[in-house]
Amino acid sequence: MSDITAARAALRQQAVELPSWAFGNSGTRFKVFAQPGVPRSPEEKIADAAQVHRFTGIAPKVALHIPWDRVDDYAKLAEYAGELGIEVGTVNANVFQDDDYRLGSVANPDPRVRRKALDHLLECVDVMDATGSRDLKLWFSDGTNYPGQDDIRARQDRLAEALEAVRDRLGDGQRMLLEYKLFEPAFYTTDVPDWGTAYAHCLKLGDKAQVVVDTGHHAPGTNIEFIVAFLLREGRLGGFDFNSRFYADDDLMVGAADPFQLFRIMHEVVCAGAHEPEAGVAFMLDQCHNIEPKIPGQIRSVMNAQEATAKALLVDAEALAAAQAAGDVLGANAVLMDAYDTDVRPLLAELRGEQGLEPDPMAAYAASGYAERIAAERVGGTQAGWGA
Ligand code: PSV
Ligand code: MN
Ligand code: MN
Repeated sequence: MSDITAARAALRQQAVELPSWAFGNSGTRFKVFAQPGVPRSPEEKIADAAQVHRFTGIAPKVALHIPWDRVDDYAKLAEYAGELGIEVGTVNANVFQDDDYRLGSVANPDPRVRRKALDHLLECVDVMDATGSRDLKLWFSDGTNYPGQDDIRARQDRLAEALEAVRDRLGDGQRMLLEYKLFEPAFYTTDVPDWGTAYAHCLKLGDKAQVVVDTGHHAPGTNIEFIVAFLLREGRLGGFDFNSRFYADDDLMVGAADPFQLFRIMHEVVCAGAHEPEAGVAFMLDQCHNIEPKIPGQIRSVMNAQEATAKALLVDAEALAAAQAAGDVLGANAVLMDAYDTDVRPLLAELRGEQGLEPDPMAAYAASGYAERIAAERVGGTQAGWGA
């Protein structure tokens, strides 16, 4: 029997972190479809994120992306989030959208550009100091397009040098999360293309450096849950950027393309006890809602993550261990599939009711009138850094 009391307790303390950029207009390189009521400022993005928390009860943090969310006073921004019942979470650095970064940022052959990129990363730690954020998320678009374009090993040296400088700047209780991605925008080599490269850098950097797994950043067919299990075993999984992909870095709603994969990932998380807040794994979304409305898109994503987690928590661990020990291949697989095939929606609706929330967050948001209100009040939204 799975432990339903423990599952309920774990679900009550689950937290999913939202990306501020999910609330702004986004698209592909072919077209950005503007939507009515999108935020015009970081404050409005935070207000929209607070709506997702209001209806789901498990999205208490919003991540910033600098400079997309640049403000004069970050402490005040964090205070504003607090007034709306949420917190500023991870600070994401952006060293990929400036003309200077044509040949890379921290791995650029030009020391002036490297300095500029590093200064931005250090500035992001200043932002963390002001907001009280724990995590700095680093993703580098650095790489090359053509064989011979640059020295692959020298680029690793430059990257390591910058990462060390960031590590030295981090305060107590602050961490750097290094994100990898197979390719794009660089098409020949990428300087942090996979978990192994990220892990190797983190090992050298010490305890403050952790790997972040963006579920859309692998070659098709990659066994992501294996990577998750490995990193957890090594104590180096800092967090997730959750999203779905059909082809490349699609940034679609998590659990939309492959809910079974999300379940398998969450099963590894639960097996390692990493769903407990003390484990320090950040469960973030990194998504863009190009054609669907943004707040409902986020609500649906949070619910998908919650459902996968609930199913993972319902796995009968004792029966699974017994079947595994007995070499009962089909029995072990059946234990896992039983949990995956459980309809957890009634359980989650009940838990919401216990927290004073409406049982159906999508319907409750639709009935709230918020979408109509922001469409009437906000004219001229900001663009959210689409295509990244
Ligand atoms: C890069 O593709 C990435 O996944 C990084 O996390 C960026 O910060 C983010 O997308 C921007 O959407
Ligand atoms: Mn990401
Ligand atoms: Mn991405």
